[in-house]
Amino acid sequence: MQLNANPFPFEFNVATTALVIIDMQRDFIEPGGFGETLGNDVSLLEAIVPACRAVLAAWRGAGGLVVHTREAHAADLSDCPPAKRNRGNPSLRIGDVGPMGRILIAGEPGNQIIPALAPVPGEIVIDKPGKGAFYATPLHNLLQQAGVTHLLFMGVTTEVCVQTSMREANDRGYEGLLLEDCTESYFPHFKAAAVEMMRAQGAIVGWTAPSAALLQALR
Ligand code: C5J
Repeated sequence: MQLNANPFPFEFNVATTALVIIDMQRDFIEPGGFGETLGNDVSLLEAIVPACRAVLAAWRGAGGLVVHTREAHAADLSDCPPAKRNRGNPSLRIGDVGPMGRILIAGEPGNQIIPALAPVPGEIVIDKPGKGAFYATPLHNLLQQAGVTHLLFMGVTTEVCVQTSMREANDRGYEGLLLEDCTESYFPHFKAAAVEMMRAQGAIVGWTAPSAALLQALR
């Protein structure tokens, strides 16, 4: 199957490709969550949900493998080094009590994937303590066992966890494509720069394409 992508067409087979949805969690996306508490305009992130839903439905309909990630730490913070915990807004840190429970702690309400994109049985859910989906997770082994060679990415935020995961994937030998209208940042110019730098230099990290191109390829 061929997808009309940038900087050139992306060839893939559904059977050897996974859709990877990065950190579409309540605390990042929903009004009243951690992201908004930090002063971010979460409506920017909320706006991609319909496009993500359409892709997820089409991918499920095609029988493709789906991977969901959550940025999540253990309750005792044993997997959150000071180099991570001490970053960001000093008044509210990972593990502190936020508006939807303890921030970025596994099992807390704000740490769940938004209902519109909730995983269904049979899909892979990865709790990741880092920015990248491969760091300190079983993702690479699970993808290898499933025979996956190609990855389609969507989720948030483009320049942090999405970009890190795409770079980690490329270093592990996967061909990756980012769905441009299914990813967002609290800072639109960071999204634009991240999209551009990933596909630059002959897709040095990977490809990008609008979700309409994937939906068309799947039809
Ligand atoms: C951030 C993420 N931005 N999922 N997390 O802290 O990109």
